[in-house]
Amino acid sequence: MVVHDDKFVHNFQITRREVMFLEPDFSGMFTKFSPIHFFRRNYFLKYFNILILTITASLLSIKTFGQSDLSNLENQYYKIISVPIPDSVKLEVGGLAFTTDDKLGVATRRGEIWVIEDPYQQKSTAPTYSLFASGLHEPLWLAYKNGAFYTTQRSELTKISDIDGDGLADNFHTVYSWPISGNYHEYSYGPLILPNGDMLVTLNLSWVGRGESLTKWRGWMLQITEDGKMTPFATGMRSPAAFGLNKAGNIFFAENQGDWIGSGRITHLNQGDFAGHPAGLRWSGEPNSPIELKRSSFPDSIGLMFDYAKGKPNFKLPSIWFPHTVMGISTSAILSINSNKFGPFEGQLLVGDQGHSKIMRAFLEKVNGQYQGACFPFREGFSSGILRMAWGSDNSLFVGMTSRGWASTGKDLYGLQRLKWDGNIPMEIKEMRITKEGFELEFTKPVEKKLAGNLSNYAMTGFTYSYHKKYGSPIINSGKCTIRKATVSADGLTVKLDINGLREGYIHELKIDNIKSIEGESILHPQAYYTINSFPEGSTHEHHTMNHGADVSSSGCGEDPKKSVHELPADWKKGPDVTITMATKPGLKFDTELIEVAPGAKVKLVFNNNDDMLHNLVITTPGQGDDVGKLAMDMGLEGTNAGYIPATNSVLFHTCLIQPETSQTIYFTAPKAGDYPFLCSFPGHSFVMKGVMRVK
Ligand SMILES: [Cu+2]
Repeated sequence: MVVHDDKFVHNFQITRREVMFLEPDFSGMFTKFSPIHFFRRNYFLKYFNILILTITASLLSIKTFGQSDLSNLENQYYKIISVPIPDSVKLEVGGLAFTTDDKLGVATRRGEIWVIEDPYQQKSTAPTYSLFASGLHEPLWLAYKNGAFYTTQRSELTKISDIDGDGLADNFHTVYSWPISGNYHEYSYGPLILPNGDMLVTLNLSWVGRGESLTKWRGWMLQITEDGKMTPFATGMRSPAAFGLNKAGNIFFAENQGDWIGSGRITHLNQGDFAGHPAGLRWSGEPNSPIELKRSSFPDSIGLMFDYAKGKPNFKLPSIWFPHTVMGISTSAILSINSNKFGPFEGQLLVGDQGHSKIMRAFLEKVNGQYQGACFPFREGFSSGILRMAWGSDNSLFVGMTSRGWASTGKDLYGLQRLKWDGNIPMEIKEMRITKEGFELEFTKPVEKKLAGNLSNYAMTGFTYSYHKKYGSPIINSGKCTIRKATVSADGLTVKLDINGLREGYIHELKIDNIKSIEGESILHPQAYYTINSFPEGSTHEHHTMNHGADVSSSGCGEDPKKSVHELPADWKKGPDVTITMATKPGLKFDTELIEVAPGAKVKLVFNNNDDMLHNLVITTPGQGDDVGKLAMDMGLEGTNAGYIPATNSVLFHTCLIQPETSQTIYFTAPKAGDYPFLCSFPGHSFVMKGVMRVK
């Protein structure tokens, strides 16, 4: 799922027959659970529903949030509209599904299903929220089929229906269940309903300092029939929070950066495919497993996934890599654009991002029988962390959000917004197709030919990621390509680029500068990232002999080693004056938010990253914490390799970006009296992962 994992709710188990009732604690940050019988729950539901059924506009609040310059530009074409949420409803969206009468069902992480009438606000200013069901165990998806809702709880696929027609769930039917160990990371997602009525669910790996499959089928996608027959479908997944169908009905799943996963990506899956994380192979020896690969054939460090996949049938390379921090940090929803009512991108995929509160766009094409393609930025500026997307009947896109424990650039704890195309066509790279000589770019509007024919307006860099047990990867083997020729078509809609230096198995960053439409409009998002898994037949690209074996074992660590001293300084004869030990804690926090030291003190600072993702600790000059966080965010592609330490005088001291379950010690001399902010500068973390070092 999302990279940021919630540890607020963990380590409790339920059985199939025991239903949990969830009591919201109105601090909004913690939940506690107590069992309640079906009977009591239904009684409570009816009572509660009377209170809740008709919440009026007076209780509604519409949240506002800051807009970036880019978001303001995007807003000229795609408008974000907030759907009001009653103050009494903590709509931490886990799933979205429209009913046949166009009401919006919303599953929440708190275990509820709400039904929203008129979410379009066509009939009234305030949509009506009704509680349909509660007491579910962390439902992170919602589907609707033949009059019933379907969701996954942690340990089962459940069909939830209202048999007596009073608007309240009264039948909870276990379609299929699976074991859980109690590990907090065992999220379950789905079902995605296939055209034949079968359902797909995915099961997160457990996290024990690395991704492991502690119970059967963790790390897998399962296909389940309506009557509960299960077929293991594919594995190699770590945190498969998002999956969906493209317009042609092919299955794609999204994966987040993690162990064995250098960066976010989407992968096309057929039955029997393996997508890269070896932990799920623990079950490949089961009689009904469609996969023969063995866990033992994966050494800790491999080199390039592209090379390792050769000769292994069904080892599926990512169709598109989403480079970390430039194209989000936690892919979280996949939805196909199946009409021309949402702009000029029919047939493409939208991919949501939880940590960066934005949506990317993906163009896919088949080359030698396999999908590959390019991703582009699309729309940022949502109010919380995007987890789910669903199409409304008016062709607007509903976006369901939550950020508790996971942090997002959108500051709200949860939200429901709509994205509506206003009919204006933005100037964009619509498609990026590979050719025998390079790439062909198709624009949404004719380009000004002189600018588009100018080679210096294009730049391309190829790079890839290490395939290893470690968490994430710096970009490796980066190399510039040469644009040799740019040929603009007669209608000005396409430009053919002849390029030297393209590499199979590599991601290719295209940056365009100073190309405009004939009306003088700039390109709204002048960059793209194309993943080449295969060159077209008859290609003229040289097949480079590449330094493929390189495995960069650690990320970089800023540009100035004096700011990150890892050995006791030789002149500290008596050792440090003070030792401070800090660690991470759940919810993207440091365990200490105020540390105090004396001016000039010799400080030994031990930073323990006991979390399940990468973090650093950066101490800045007074008042510069937020700016340093922003600088780190803007480092883009190069950021990973610098450990997200911006080269600025505002950074005084820092650790490197360190792996999960590791520790690093730094030594520094405390500056003069003052308040010195500290933060984790990993993009997206600094909003919540911060504190102050008080020198006095
Ligand atoms: Cu961090």
